[in-house]
Amino acid sequence: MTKTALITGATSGIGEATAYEFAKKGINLVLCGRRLERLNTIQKTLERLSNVHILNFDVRDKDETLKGITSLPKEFKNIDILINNAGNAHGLDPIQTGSIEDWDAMMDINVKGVLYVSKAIIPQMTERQSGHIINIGSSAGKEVYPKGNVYCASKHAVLAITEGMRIDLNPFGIKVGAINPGLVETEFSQVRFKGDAIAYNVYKGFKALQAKDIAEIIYFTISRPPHVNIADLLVFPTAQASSTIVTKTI
Ligand code: NDP
Ligand code: 8X3
Repeated sequence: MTKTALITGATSGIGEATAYEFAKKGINLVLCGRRLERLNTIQKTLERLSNVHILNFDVRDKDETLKGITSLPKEFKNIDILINNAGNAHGLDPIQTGSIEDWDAMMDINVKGVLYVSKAIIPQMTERQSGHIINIGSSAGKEVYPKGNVYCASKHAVLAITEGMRIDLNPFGIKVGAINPGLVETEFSQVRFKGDAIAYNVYKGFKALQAKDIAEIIYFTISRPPHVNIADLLVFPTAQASSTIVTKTI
């Protein structure tokens, strides 16, 4: 039977690339994000490959999130696969000068956003006793790096939530796992540095992971046989050995 996946943060980067990988395999898609124009364009493109419904909400807003997901049309209501991907870093500052607005954004989007979206979907999965949840963590969820403080905390929280979900949802036969990328060349650094040109240096001098690399791994993860759950995966570009060790040619 055709499966349905809901992907948050589908308007760019890893989420958009995952939507494309899934569409190629004929998976029905519910694509979420705040930028409606992008959702419309992506829907138009992917509808050639699969059925696509879009949901336009901010994961920080729990009412909008719950309303959007509970109001899905019948054909898209049963979510088999949830990809909790929406998230970003905001700023790269030492803790003593970091901005409270940036801290709020990271904790609200990366942590509470995952909880709100999951809260809206888990009940139907427990009722059907099936489902697959993948949370997009980060190497920053396994290792704290200088000035990464709150972003790293938010991604450590994503890993703790993932483990908690896996334990609590285990009796229901629901798969839960985290995929934790290192440096991926997306809009991530443009958001982190608020459009500052410094963002373009982040991926210079080495071959960073591309969104498609992670999307293919996500598809691999969701296409394993029923008895196989990939619980936790750390993925670096070859040039990266840890959050702080990247071999650059320039
Ligand atoms: P992008 O900036 O390209 O994508 C982020 C996505 O999240 C966008 O689709 C954006 O959509 C969505 N999003 C952000 N804030 C909100 C919000 N408040 N409500 C709803 N959607 C939101 O970055 P990536 O693709 O790189 O990031 C995807 C995930 O991967 C994030 O969780 C990030 O932390 C993680 N990650 C990224 C790495 C990297 O190096 N790039 C490495 C490790 C993990 P919109 O603005 O339209 O709402
Ligand atoms: C994104 C990777 O190293 O910029 O999560 O934090 S990093």
